[in-house]
Amino acid sequence: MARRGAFIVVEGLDRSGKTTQAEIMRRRIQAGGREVVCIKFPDRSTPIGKMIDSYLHSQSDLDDHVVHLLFSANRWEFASTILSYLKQGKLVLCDRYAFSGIAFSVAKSSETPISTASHSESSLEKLSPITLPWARAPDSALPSPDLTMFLDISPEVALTRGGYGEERYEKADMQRRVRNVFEEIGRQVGATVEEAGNGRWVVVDAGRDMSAVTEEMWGHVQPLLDGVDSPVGRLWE
Ligand code: Z5A
Ligand code: MG
Repeated sequence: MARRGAFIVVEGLDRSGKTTQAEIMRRRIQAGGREVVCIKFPDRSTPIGKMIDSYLHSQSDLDDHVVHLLFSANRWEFASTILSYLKQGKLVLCDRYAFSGIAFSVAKSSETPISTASHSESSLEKLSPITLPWARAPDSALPSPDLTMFLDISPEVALTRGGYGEERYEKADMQRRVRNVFEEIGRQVGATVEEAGNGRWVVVDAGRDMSAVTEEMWGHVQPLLDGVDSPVGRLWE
């Protein structure tokens, strides 16, 4: 039976070079005569994506739980498309995925320590913070990547790449918290790889020059170019 395509995710902090490297990978894969499809989350083209875009540009305000579910719904909008590309033997290269969803929502939720909140804010009536298990739930059973490359960079080095832009989460302090949650996610994916089929999680030092990062990533991608025999896994299952 023909092999299915591999599902490869590029994750990382802001300015770590995800989009740049995904584009370099796409060109290399195509130059080798293989079919590759690039996907990026959030996909801002759908009605849900437009709501996310408006939120990221601070043009609308939404409860953190709602935003989290919108990001997840945006991925579910493309889940069957991803499966169909993989079935056709195409390699799917994805710029951010569910791991970003978890990392940003959990990091944001830890922004205001309970001890510094005012009495009324810390009352029982306040919605509970977003925990890692809660954040994982809406994405569970999504197509699981065969490989996730986490581009790691310190917020200090990221700042030297043009500084942070105008969007909501583009602040050094938030990026630091996001990095910590990503580390925890990496441990969880690593720990569950055997029983849960979450694929491999590799950390790539993205603070180096572009070609060094490309070569390391290429070393991880190459073994998957000829496709995969096993069925597509389901995230966190
Ligand atoms: N978000 C969320 O909360 N929940 C979710 O479920 C998802 C996302 C999926 C928008 O995402 C926000 O949504 C994001 C997470 C949140 N918020 N933040 N922060 P996005 O993907 O649209 O945002 P992002 O803006 O991708 O990050 P980015 O700035 O596009 O970063 P990048 O793609 O990693 O970097 P890049 O564009 O490839 O490179 C940035 C610059 O650095 C550029 O000038 C490059 O030429 C340069 N560069 C790249 N690599 C190097 C090296 N190695 N050396 C020197 N310079 C370099
Ligand atoms: Mg990008």
